[in-house]
Amino acid sequence: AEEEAKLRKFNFTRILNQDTRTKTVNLLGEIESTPAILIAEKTAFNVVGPHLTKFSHDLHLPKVSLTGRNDIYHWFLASQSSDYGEVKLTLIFPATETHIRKYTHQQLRMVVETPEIYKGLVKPYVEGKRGNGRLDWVYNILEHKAEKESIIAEDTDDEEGFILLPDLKWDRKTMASMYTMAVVRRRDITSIRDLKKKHVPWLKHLRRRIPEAICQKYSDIEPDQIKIYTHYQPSYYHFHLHAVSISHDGGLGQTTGKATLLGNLISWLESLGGDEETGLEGVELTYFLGEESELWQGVFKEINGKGKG
Ligand code: M7G
Repeated sequence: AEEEAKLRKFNFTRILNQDTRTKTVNLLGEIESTPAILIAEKTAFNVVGPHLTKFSHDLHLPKVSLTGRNDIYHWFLASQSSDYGEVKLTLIFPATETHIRKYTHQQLRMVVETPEIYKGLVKPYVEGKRGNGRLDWVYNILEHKAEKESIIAEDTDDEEGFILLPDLKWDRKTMASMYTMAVVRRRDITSIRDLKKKHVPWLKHLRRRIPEAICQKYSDIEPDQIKIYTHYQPSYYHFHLHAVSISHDGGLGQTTGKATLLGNLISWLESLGGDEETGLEGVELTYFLGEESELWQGVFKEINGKGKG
């Protein structure tokens, strides 16, 4: 009820972005003068005809129920009655400048990150993004302080362990859009840049365990209907994997230039020359960035010849 009261106080400022294909809208507002982001997403429509027509004429304030909470992230389901399609709401409060940039509509740019650029300019930025409570939601999961009831599988080994749980993007019931993530226990890997040949057996263990655990929990999906991938750049610099239904069109987060399949990552590492300490810190990575991102504005804008960062 405390969370719902917060949600009700949301005071709309402006639209950051909207996507008609994914049926999402990102709203910026304030709750008691502090920035807040509200992401609304239509969930799958209940296909019973008359309800759909009525729903489209019905714009009254919906009934809201809290489905989960972790740190500054809250998620709700809003509906008039269970007969209608629901709207999934994600509230980020208090929202930081980085959140506002992330959810703002923006142009994208391809960038080439050489090992030298990584070491000299990107790595210091990444280190700076691990503090200030930005990873608190991840540590809450690992320490069972939040989302404990949602855990799909847990491996408590200090070196190889992980927690598999539903991603906040998932409504947690539509199997066609199943969206989970595996957060690793170890805290020393910020992104794929820190992966080395010696991590291959561990990554293979994850590749086997994750689909196994998902299929044990949900009977409607099979191992070869799940794709496991990682992002570069990620938004959060604590190593994690996305495990998603292949039938789900997840937009930009699943395209080349952002996502790498775990299987390909493993063979990439295996094919590197050198000893077990050799890793992806030494390769050139090509990917895209949003023009609102700090990495674009602070590093790559100038490198790409688009003016000073
Ligand atoms: P990412 O690749 O770092 O960034 O993935 P992205 O958001 O640009 O894809 C982080 C993933 O963690 C995303 O898929 C988020 O939806 C998910 N996520 C973020 N937060 C804050 C939470 C949370 O509090 N709980 C859960 N379950 N998932 C989250």
